[in-house]
Amino acid sequence: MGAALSGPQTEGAYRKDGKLENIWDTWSDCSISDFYNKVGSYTGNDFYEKYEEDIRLFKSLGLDSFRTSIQWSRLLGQDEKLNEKGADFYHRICACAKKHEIELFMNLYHFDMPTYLFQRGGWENREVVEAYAVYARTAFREFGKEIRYWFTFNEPIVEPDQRYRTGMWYPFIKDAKRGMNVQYHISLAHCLAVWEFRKAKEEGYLLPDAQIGLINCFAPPYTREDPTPEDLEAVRMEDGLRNRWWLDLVTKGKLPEDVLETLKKCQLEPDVRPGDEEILHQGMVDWLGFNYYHPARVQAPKEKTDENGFLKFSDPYVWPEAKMNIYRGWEIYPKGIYDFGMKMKEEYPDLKFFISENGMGVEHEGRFRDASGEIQDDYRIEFVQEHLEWVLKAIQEGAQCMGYHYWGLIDNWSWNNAFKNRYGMIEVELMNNYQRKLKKSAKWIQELIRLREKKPIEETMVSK
Ligand code: BGP
Repeated sequence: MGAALSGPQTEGAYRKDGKLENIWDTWSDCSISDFYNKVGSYTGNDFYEKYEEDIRLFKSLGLDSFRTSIQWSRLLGQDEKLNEKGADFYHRICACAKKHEIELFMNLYHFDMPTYLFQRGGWENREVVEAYAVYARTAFREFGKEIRYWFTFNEPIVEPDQRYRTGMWYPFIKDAKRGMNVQYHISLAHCLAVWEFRKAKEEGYLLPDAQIGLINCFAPPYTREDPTPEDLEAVRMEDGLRNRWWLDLVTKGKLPEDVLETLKKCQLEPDVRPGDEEILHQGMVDWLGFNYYHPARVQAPKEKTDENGFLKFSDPYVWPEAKMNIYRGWEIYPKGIYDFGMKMKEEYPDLKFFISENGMGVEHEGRFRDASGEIQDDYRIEFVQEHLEWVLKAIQEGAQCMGYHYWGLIDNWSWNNAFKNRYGMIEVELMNNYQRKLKKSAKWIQELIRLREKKPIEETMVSK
């Protein structure tokens, strides 16, 4: 049981100690009104200053592990040399986690491209893929004896979607072909990093039992109850582009043939070059992180193309019975976590995984404060409990699920939603020097973990 967070959403200190500008700082600088309440990337939740207090809090709740990410823009300068002060910050985090017996899960990239590389074309440019491999190699060598669990990317599907296909995020591009190349190049970058990891291990830079993984948001795809063949085709491509793409890459070292064929027919195939096959083959990992928030419900597209003239593989399907998190617009469907666990068991039985993110963001949580000032977030307790029950069922039925990390254990900066939706079991008081304060759910999870240590897991589900 652990906590998931990320560097760019927590650290703040965006210009401190030689940190370079990243793409979030650039977006914040050029259009601050795009951010909820005009809160840009600048301060995070003050983790740069408060990391020791936070890690101590994790320990006090009984958690055993914590994921964050190194910011590329903090670790390296433009000359690709180590920024000593940036490195020192991450060394201090490692030492602190060790001191408090918290296992650190370190991710290398969480949507946070350094701006100078973005200006060279970002993930559209293969030189940036090479630069990422240099960054990964440097990180493995620098922290190899301090970190056991490494991850190449968090949610590699998100930047192709948000920045290049739907154009919701800076630089607001709506171009399916460019999006496909970005997805492909990130896949290559993942593989090169795994390759670097294996080399670093052989050369003795890493702990002998160090592991490498990939974290993605997987959404089990569903369609209507009586699907037409076209609906099923929509499911095939949804599953193919978002789930199987990464699952095949990390278990077989290649991309799903049927998906590549369909892309080719639609002239959306990525720019594959000689030698790529060998790179892709390096992409196999030791385990996988599964972020789960909501299912994907799709149906056959009504129109063949979208408003930009690009071919559509599916339309959203609104399930009449869906229960929604209205603040985020995401469906809450706890059984999806089990269905995906079963999919893993059937289709990728050798791959171990853990729930690397799961959480609920709610707006205006101050409404739920009791007389003592504590936020009574019963909705969050219910959310986590229901998901954990389905995780447990999956484990009992043979899924190789190794654990659970709650996303956003401490309130943090949610990209352009800033601090609109709070995810934390620990509140951050923005107007009071980012002070941390337990919500009801923090005490609930503490009790859950305490009971789990005494009883078999099946009996530990405590009621709220
Ligand atoms: C995941 C990301 C996290 C986090 C979370 C909640 O996709 O890995 O970084 O932000 O979603 O989403 P949001 O912050 O957009 O509400």
